[in-house]
Amino acid sequence: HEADAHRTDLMTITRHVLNEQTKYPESRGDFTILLSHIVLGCKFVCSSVSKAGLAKLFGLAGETNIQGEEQKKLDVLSNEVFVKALISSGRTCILVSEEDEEAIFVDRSKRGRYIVVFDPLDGSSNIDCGVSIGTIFGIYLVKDEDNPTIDDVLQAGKNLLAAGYCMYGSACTLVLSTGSGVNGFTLDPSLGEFILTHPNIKVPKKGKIYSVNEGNAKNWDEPTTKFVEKCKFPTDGSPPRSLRYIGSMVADIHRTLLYGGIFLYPADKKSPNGKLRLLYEVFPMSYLMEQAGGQAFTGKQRALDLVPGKIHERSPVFLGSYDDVEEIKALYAAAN
Ligand code: P6P
Repeated sequence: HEADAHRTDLMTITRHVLNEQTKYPESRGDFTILLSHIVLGCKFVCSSVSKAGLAKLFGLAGETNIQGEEQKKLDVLSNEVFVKALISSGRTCILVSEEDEEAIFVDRSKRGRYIVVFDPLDGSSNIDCGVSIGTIFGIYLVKDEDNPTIDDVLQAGKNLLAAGYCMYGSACTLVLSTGSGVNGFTLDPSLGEFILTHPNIKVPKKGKIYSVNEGNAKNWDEPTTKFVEKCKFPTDGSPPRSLRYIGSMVADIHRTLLYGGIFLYPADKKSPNGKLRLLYEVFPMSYLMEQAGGQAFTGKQRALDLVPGKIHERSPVFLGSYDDVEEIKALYAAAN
């Protein structure tokens, strides 16, 4: 029966990536091995986040435990797990993590061709109130494997080979693109496997939702102010749009990808480059949005065309349904 297909024809994330990699005859399985280590990290974080509440109850993660030792905060723990898993894969040469000030250059003995930029636990301030949080990652190829340099990390977002996020919410959902569309996988705890549940995700061309922190409205520039005004008081007879803002990027992007709409984190007078980090928040989410048929804009240009100057650089971002982003692009074009 069709319904049972997934029970017998298990399309796990590993099998799915292997299928996709067959398109690259020269691939030696390295990417699949790298991805399996990212998946391992996500499984660990999923299990730790789901226990965080209990751990807090028993004074474990993030608190001083009964031995009076300061337990590692979950984002620090997650970062250590991802760094160790990525290095042990033997397929990486440079790692950039939101948690580490400097890029990590992998020892020659464990060096591979891939660069991974990641936020191990984005939105972690939301753990204690049970809001969904997530891991965000992007994968680049090094230019010269024998001589990896910081310039290998400061590549335009359009050079990404792959990007994805894992959302730790009501379910553990991993959304991934390796350059030919976007697919969503849900962790089946009974198997410990991510199973394909959202094949070929396409973001609706136009949305009915806008997602922004209205608390920053005092500091917005003219185009953003006008766009949000249009969402609330449409002048073309269309109904006002709904505001949905979770304040955890992975959750807000996941909803935008599936339901459509536009997510905005604009620049403002206080922070001229906005708040979100270019390498491991804006680029991966922009890559996914484009792969799903949407688009991502910085207020000046296509987000993926940006070339970072520093690894923790910030950028404003407007991303989501193609037509919705076109609207805000027109407002910025008219203002310049
Ligand atoms: P604000 C979480 O701290 C985060 O980095 C993203 O996950 C989220 O989209 C954003 O910041 C929320 O920022 O200023 O609206 O609280």
